[in-house]
Amino acid sequence: MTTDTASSSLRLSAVSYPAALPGTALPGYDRDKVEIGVVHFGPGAFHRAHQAFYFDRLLESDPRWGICAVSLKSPGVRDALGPQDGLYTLAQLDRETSFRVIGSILEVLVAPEDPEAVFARLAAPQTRLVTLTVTEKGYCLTGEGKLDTGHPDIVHDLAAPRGPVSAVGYIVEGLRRRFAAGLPPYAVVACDNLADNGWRLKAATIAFAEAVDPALAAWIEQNAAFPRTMVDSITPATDDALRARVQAATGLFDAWPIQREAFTQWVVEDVLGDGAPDLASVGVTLTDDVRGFERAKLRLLNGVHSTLAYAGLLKGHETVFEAVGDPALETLARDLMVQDIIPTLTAPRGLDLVAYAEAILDRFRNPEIRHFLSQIAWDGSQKLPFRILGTVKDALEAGGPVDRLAVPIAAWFHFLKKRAAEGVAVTDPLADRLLAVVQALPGEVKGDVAAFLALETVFPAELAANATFVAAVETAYEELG
Ligand code: CS2
Repeated sequence: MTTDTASSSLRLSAVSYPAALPGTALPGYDRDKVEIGVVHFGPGAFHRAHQAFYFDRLLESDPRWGICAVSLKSPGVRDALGPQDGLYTLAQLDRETSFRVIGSILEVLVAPEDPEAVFARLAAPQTRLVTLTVTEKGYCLTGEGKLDTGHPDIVHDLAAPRGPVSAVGYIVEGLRRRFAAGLPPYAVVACDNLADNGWRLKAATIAFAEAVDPALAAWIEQNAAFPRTMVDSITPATDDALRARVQAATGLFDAWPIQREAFTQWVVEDVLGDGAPDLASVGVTLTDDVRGFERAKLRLLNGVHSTLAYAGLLKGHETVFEAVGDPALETLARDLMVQDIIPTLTAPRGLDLVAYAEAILDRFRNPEIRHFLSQIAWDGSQKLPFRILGTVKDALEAGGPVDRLAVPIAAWFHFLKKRAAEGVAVTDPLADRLLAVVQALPGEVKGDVAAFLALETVFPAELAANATFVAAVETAYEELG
C-alpha cells in the first residue's frame, strides 16, 4: 500500500462510499438493516470475489444474509477492511471492465484474538450457514481424505476442543453449543477445490465430534447439511497496480480491493432445505448432480492450470496468459483436456464438455488479468491429487495411456528441483519434506522418480507401484530434464 496515495484521497468506508465516481456499482440495500446469517472461515481473495459477491446481490432482496468473516490466523483482512467498515471494491477485469463496492461483509473477526466472539456468532440463532474457503490444506485431511488425527492442529483441538485452532474444531464447537442450546445446526458449505468437498468435510466433522461426544456426532450426522459445491472464478492476488486502477475508477482509496474475471459460477448440491437463502435467485445453480460439475471443473480448469503453472514456469513464463500463448503449451493443454481428461468425465445434463474446455482456454487468454503461475504453483502436494491423480487413476482403470497426464507430475518434480537449486523456498505444507527429497535425489531418472513417488501422502501406494504410470512419469521426467 502506498501511504501517499492513501492519504491524498478519500478512503472507502460506510461514510464515503456514496461519493464513488459514477459508474461504480454500490450496495443496493441499507447495510444498517442487514443481519448476520452467515459465518465464513477464510475471507481471502476468493471468498471476497465469489461468495461475498453472491450474498451482496442476495441482500438486495433479503437482509438476513450478511456475513461475519473469520480469519483463523492472520489479522490482515481485519486490519485492511476494519477502517473501511467491511467494504471493498470488486474489479471485474475482462473484455469489459466494471467496479462494484461489496457490502455483504459486516464484521471481520480474527479467531485467535477473540475466539469467544466467533463461538457467539456460530451459536447465534440467526446464523444459518457456515461457509469455508480455507484451501485444501485447511481441511486437515490425510492422503486418503480422512480427518488427519496426526495433524498438529487436530492434535491440539482434540486435546482442547473448546479452544480450537482449526476450521473443523471451530465448526464442531459451534455445533456443540447449538446442540446444548436446543438450536438447529447450521449448514456447512465447503467452497474449496476438493473433490466431494462437502462429504469430506462432513466425515471429518463427524470423526472429530465422535471424539468429543458421540451423541453430538449422531445429531450432526442426522441433522446438519454439508452440501458439495463447485466454485469457479479466476481471482489473481491483489497488487499495487490493482489498487491504483481501483482508485482511478472509483475515486476512493481501497487498501484491499479484489480482482477477478467476469465469469463466475457456483453450483451447490440441493440439500440446504427449508429456510435456506434463495441462492438460485442470484444465479447459483442448485442441483443433484454437483459431482458432474465439480469433476469437470477440477480436472479441466484446475488440472490444466497446474499443468501450465509447472510446465510454464520451467519454460520461463510468468503468467497464465503467457503460458497459454505458447503454442506448445496450448497444444498440451488442449490435448490433455480433450484426449485425456474428458474421457474420464460424465457430463452434467446440458453441458458440452468440449465447448466447456474451449471456453476455459479462452478464459485463460483474458488480457486484462495477470495471473501468476507462481501463485497457482503453491501447495502442489495438496492440489495434484485432486487435479491430476484422480484422472490418472480413472485412465489407468480404463486401460488408456497416461503419458500426457504424467507431464504435469514430472513438471512438478522439476519445478521443485529448480526452486531448490535457486535457493527459493516453495509454498507448500510439505515444503520441508519436499526439499529433503530433492536434496537426496540420486540424479538419474529412475531413482529420482522413485524418490518423488515415495511421497505417500501425495501418491497412493497402488499408483506409485503401477508400472504403466511409473514408466510414463520416467519418460516425461527425462524429456523435461
Ligand atoms: C487456481 C485456482 O490457484 C490455483 O490453484 O487453479 O485458484 C483457480 O483460479 C480457481 O479455482 C478458478 O475457479
